[in-house]
Amino acid sequence: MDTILGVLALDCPADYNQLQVLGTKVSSILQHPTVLGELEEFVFLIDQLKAKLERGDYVDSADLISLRPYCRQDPEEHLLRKLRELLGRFDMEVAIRCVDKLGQPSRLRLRAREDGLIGGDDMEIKPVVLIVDDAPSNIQLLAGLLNSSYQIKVANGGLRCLELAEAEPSPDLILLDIQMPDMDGYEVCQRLKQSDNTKDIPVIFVTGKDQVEEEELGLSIGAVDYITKPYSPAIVEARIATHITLKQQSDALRNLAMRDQLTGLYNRHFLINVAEKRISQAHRHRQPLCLIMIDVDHFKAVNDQHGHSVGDDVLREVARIFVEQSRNEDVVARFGGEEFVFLLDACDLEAGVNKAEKVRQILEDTRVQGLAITASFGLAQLAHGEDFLGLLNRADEAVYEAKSKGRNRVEVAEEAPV
Ligand code: GH3
Ligand code: MG
Ligand code: MG
Repeated sequence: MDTILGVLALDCPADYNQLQVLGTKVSSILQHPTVLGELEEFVFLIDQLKAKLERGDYVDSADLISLRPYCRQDPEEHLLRKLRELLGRFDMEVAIRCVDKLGQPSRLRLRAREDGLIGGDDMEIKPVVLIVDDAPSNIQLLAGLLNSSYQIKVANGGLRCLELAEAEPSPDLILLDIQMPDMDGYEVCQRLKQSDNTKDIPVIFVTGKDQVEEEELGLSIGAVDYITKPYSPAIVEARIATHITLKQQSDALRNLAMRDQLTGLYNRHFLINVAEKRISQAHRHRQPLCLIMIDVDHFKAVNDQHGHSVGDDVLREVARIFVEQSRNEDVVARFGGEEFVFLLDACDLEAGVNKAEKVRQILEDTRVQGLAITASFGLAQLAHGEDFLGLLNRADEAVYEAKSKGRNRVEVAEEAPV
């Protein structure tokens, strides 16, 4: 019964009140026993979604997909019809269309309220705790305890946990049951620790297994803590808070190490790291990849004429423009002084030239700190078997070429030597 995913994944102009009413109605329809396996937990999830909408948080595809296990049985036709009628009444045609193409995890994001009404940069972001248990009552108990301090996600089994751990927003902590029918907690934990994307998420086992050997095993495969049931709520809360704090501190350190302090862009160190990975992926999947090297023109003169602090402001603003012009999957880095790099995945030479030209033009058209700032761009597409240094050098030579041809222009690199 994927229909519900469609309803909630809709990307129509989000009328907050309508959605709330819709959520209530949908959950009341779903309480039909032929539709639901685990009514209790499902309703809990629906409530969570509604609570998110009320807070103005994002509801993303991961939330929606979490409903899926509870919708396994085919709905009876009349229920489906009823649902469609309901949607029709709310005049959400988009939702009805969504009903037909569910199953594909949608990348749609739905905002409960318009941009800017609430939130913004200073909105408090709660750490995300993923609770994994096959028993809804256990989930309810933990969620009830943690709901006010954390953003809660739930998984009703091991496989689901692995999926959610990889999805955005990434959990800051996982509370993991051990005995689950589809995959036991030990194996889940091992798999989490094997994946680059999830290995840094702290795992705490919360389990009825209270033998010393069981606890030893749990800790030996990478869990940070082991809590046996029945537990004291206050102690559980305290332990969770400790591990969340540690996680946030290590995230902050990692972030510091990979960011440039002046502009907030990725730094050279991070670029080199990530570029090597992206390049080997590009070779493996035979996907095009481009690198653009950018050097601000006559930047020394900005410092000389306006002072170093204006120079810093210019660099910050230029960086902001670059970020605005990049896709999520692009890497934009400050390579050094007034040099920047774009690393563009799945991007061929033609798209790369267009991108470079567009960014160049925007920079030229923008009065950065009231000054006319331009830059020279060198573009290279990854050649067969080429490594990062080779690619970077060619882009760098193209920048040199752009400088010598008068600056404020895009030059494409020479082909790589065979
Ligand atoms: P060209 O057009 O040939 O690139 O000339 P340019 O003046 O931009 O190049 P040059 O390499 O001679 O000078 C770069 C200047 O950038 C020199 C350096 O002081 C300045 N710079 C490097 N890092 C920073 C920084 O973090 N802040 C400021 N304000 N200036 C910086
Ligand atoms: Mg330079
Ligand atoms: Mg320069």
